[in-house]
Amino acid sequence: MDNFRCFFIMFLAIFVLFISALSLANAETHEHEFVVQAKPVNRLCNIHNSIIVNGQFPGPTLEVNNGDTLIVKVINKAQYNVTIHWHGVRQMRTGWADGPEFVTQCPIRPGGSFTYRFTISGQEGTLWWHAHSSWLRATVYGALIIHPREGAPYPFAKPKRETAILLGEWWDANPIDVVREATRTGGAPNVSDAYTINGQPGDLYKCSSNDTVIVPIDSGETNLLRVINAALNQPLFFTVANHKLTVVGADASYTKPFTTSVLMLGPGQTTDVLINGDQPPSRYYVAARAYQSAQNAPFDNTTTTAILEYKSAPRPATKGAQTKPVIPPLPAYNDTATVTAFSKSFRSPNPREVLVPKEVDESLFFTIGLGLNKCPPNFGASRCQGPNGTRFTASMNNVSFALPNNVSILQAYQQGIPGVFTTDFPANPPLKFDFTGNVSRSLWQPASGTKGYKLKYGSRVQVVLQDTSIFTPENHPIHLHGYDFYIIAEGFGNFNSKKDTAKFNLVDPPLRNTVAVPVNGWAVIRFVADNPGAWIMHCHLDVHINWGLAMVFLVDNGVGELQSIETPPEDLPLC
Ligand SMILES: *[C@@H]1O[C@H](CO)[C@@H](O)[C@H](O)[C@H]1NC(C)=O
Ligand SMILES: *[C@@H]1O[C@H](CO)[C@@H](O)[C@H](O)[C@H]1NC(C)=O
Ligand SMILES: *[C@@H]1O[C@H](CO)[C@@H](O)[C@H](O)[C@H]1NC(C)=O
Ligand SMILES: *[C@@H]1O[C@H](CO)[C@@H](O)[C@H](O)[C@H]1NC(C)=O
Ligand SMILES: *[C@@H]1O[C@H](CO)[C@@H](O)[C@H](O)[C@H]1NC(C)=O
Ligand SMILES: *[C@@H]1O[C@H](CO)[C@@H](O)[C@H](O)[C@H]1NC(C)=O
Ligand SMILES: *[C@@H]1O[C@H](CO)[C@@H](O)[C@H](O)[C@H]1NC(C)=O
Ligand SMILES: *[C@@H]1O[C@H](CO)[C@@H](O)[C@H](O)[C@H]1NC(C)=O
Ligand SMILES: *[C@@H]1O[C@H](CO)[C@@H](O)[C@H](O)[C@H]1NC(C)=O
Ligand SMILES: [Cu+2]
Repeated sequence: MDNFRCFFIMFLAIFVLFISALSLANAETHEHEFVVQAKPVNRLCNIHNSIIVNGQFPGPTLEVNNGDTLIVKVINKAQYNVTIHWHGVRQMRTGWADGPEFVTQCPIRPGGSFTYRFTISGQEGTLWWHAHSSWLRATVYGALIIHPREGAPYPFAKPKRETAILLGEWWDANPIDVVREATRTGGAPNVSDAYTINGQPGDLYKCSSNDTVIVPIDSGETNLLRVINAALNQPLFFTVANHKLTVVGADASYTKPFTTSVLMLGPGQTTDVLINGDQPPSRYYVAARAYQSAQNAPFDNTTTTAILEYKSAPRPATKGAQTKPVIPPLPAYNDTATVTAFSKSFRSPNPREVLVPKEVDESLFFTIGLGLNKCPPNFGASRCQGPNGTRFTASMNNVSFALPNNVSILQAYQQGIPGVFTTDFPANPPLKFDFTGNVSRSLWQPASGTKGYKLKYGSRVQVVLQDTSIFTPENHPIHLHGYDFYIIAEGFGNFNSKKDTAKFNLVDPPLRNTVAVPVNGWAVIRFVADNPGAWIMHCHLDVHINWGLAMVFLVDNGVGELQSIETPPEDLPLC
């Protein structure tokens, strides 16, 4: 190599070091305190004592830049155990801060506290945080907004405004009572009484219209809507009257922009859309309601609204005289065709930055679905109120996941504590059957277990997620903790490796943390197991987690210096 080239390369290396040091220097640390406490919240003509954070519902929005560190001290002044999960944050080497109770930590007990510390690295867009204990996340949630590194641009023209839109689900009862009742009876839990946008049901519900959320916009402006489905149990359609939505991101990864009039988000998913103020200045409804793919199951069929309001819209003299907002059409509750068209539109924006493994070391196939347990002999009829005297259940690969209750799985894994979990979660369904056909009743009852699947550090993993039609097929939003994954294919019926492998998109597949697996269909995801820890993968319909639709990946430490999970925090709650 001649001297000049050598010098040039050295110069370049120093320059790169300098720039990365600069951006590190720019990274900030944000300290917050979250006080979890019962407070009166007035909704649907009733005042409810709800568990909320810092007296706010939804809870505080956290805003950071990519590269920043968050330190959040959670103080539990509620009467329930609580934990907080930072949904979608990769938690590289900080799995102790992930939050799912009995998976990465024991709960923070009433009167206790725990400080979560983690760094956001390589993620930009919209995530959120929520309780990961019982059904507390019905009211314990908030937005986590990640801007580009300081000085770095969005990959689209900077919008004039940004508005976080949290879609929630509201019970006119204590949600903890609702889930406890369902656990006792074995039946389906009561459906919710309202959906909400930023905590407010909106004009179409009793006692709500005065507090309907206003989303501001003005003629010629663009607003970036950061839509989050924080609902407990319901995938939701989302639309804005008369306005097109340009999707630019999902789950804190950018997407190749595409335009649509309606979104569908499974619980856990986020979608960033640009909306232009290109309509006559007026008021337009922003609306969300159920996408219901399960058959013959009761669901909350109400519609929540906010109002997209042009700043320059004519102002009435009195509040009551305001123009009625334009009502948008919404897809039918069971409009799976719209869901499919929407989910097929997602692409990564830049194929050169796509790191999808082209080959895999672990080829896994997991069935996901419901089940019905026969009534145990020692249970009376009041505890078997599922269909025809059964109890509802759910499973992955016929294992209905049960949480430990005396030590977290991560702690047991790290410290070699026996008797807490086993590592024999099956790589394939124990039995081959026509997953989406008429499944024999003898296969409807899974076995309960606390089973993990071990992954070597750095292994390239593919998982086929296959819905089953047991009891009913359903669109399940499957969320993996600790990772983003590429969704390389989706389809209906039974996955067929001979035929369907040809459809794999290894060029520009979307990167997500939650995949809405098509009803009576399948999705294929890939990721590299480069984050050591115990990572739960579960359906984000909370009722299905309660029934056992979950499993845990146990990822080894690597050999490199930065390839091991950090030591547990000193204040980590123990059981
Ligand atoms: C569930 O709904 C039933 C029927 O409306 C009602 O009797 C029961 O009290 C509800 N349970 C809870 C926990 O709200
Ligand atoms: C809404 O506000 C109006 C005027 O302030 C008041 O008269 C009315 O009672 C309120 N309605 C509700 C449902 O709170
Ligand atoms: C919602 O369901 C109720 C029954 O549960 C039914 O009476 C009502 O018509 C439904 N509403 C809509 C808009 O489908
Ligand atoms: C959707 O529901 C309607 C009735 O509400 C029914 O006529 C239609 O067949 C259903 N479509 C699908 C795809 O299930
Ligand atoms: C319950 O029993 C009835 C009558 O035998 C039957 O038609 C129905 O399919 C059963 N439902 C379930 C979910 O087992
Ligand atoms: C936790 O509970 C399990 C099951 O009851 C038991 O086998 C195990 O020894 C317990 N472990 C600890 C650390 O208490
Ligand atoms: C499903 O199979 C059972 C017997 O295994 C049969 O009784 C039932 O009629 C079948 N249902 C359908 C819809 O084919
Ligand atoms: C699941 O396991 C149970 C208990 O071992 C068995 O009865 C059932 O047939 C299995 N079902 C499937 C789908 O493998
Ligand atoms: C709260 O957490 C402790 C473990 O830290 C557990 O023993 C207890 O059962 C939990 N309480 C409830 C109501 O889940
Ligand atoms: Cu599910």
